[in-house]
Amino acid sequence: MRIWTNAKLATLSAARPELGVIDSGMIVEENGRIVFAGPSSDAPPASDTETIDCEGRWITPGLIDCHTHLVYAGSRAREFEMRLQGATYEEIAQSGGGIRSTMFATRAASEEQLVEGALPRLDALLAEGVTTIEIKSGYGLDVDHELKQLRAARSLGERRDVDIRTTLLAAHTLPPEFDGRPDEFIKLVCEEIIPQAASAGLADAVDAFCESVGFTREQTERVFLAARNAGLPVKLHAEQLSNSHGAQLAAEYAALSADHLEYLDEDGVRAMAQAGTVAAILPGAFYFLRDTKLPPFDLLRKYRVPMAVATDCNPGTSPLTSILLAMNMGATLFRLTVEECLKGVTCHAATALGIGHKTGSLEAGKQCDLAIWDIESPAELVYNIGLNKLHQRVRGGR
Ligand code: DI6
Ligand code: FE
Repeated sequence: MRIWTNAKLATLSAARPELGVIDSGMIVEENGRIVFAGPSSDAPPASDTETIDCEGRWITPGLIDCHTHLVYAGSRAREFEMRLQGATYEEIAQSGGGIRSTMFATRAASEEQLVEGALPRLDALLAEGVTTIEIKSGYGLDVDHELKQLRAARSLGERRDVDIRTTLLAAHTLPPEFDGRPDEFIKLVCEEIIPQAASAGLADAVDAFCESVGFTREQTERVFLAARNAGLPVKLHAEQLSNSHGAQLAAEYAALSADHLEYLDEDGVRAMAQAGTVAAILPGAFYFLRDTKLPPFDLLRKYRVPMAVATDCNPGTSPLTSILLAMNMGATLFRLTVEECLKGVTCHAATALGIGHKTGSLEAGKQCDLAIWDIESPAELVYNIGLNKLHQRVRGGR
């Protein structure tokens, strides 16, 4: 049993308003779980405990990065230079660069090389209080290499103290051996890759890139059906570069989240609200692609769609390994409030991963995942650019 006393809590509990702040708070942990989080005056009597005096620091839930492509090989710095000279992301993708160039490097890498390459990126996130991270495949694009990428992602959870959620994103782009035959590739995804990833227990969800440079709505639907048959929930990269009406389709399949959403329209928002699909907002990609089209925040608020905020860490459109900077960008570029940013990396991020019952807020019964901060107010977490005020990260009580 462990107790953290003399702390200010931002519980992010749905049972409390706004950030769920408790000024003079205490957390009691037992066997990795929170058994009490609330005002010290209400705390139960405890015995056989280790008490940690937080000296007035703030405690938030451990942060959750709910959308990353953290595991890959190679570099796309040269493409970045090409974009600086005027080429667009779509042009680079169409000329054989883009996701495909990362695919070649990822296929050539061993599982251990993928792990080694991802560790510095993972460590950067952990240093900012991240305790749960989602990692997608999507750079292998055939059975063996997609499974290799997922195994590498899972083994990061053995190398570091962090919860890893894996998402199979085989329908990310068309690999060269299927040029001109996207429907046959989707058949491979549905009949081989999804069932094998599912039966090996390597995927917690299935995602697809529904986009002009990705796959059509019809192809995406086939992927969703295969996911359903394999018993896996779905997510979707939707409406990032154009409106393909992917969010509605995602909602029809009760998707955990639809992500990006710059071109989302009101029908899509309404469908997401009805289905309880989280809107995952990815300001890093918006920034890095110098996008100008904003996701429809007024509509998302009007229909009360929960919003998550994530790094989208990937080599092509968001080489971002800072969840704190993702929040800052959410506020500055998208005018999200401090409350929206913090919910976006805690409770709503947990919902976007289907683990809202386990983590994402400071409440009895949840995993004891904490981030303890040297700050005067929660706004500081969103306000600073490049200053990390983490005092300590606690995952599962340790
Ligand atoms: N949307 C993105 O922003 C990334 N994938 C996706 O579906 C980009 C991935 C890449 O360019 O490597
Ligand atoms: Fe992405």
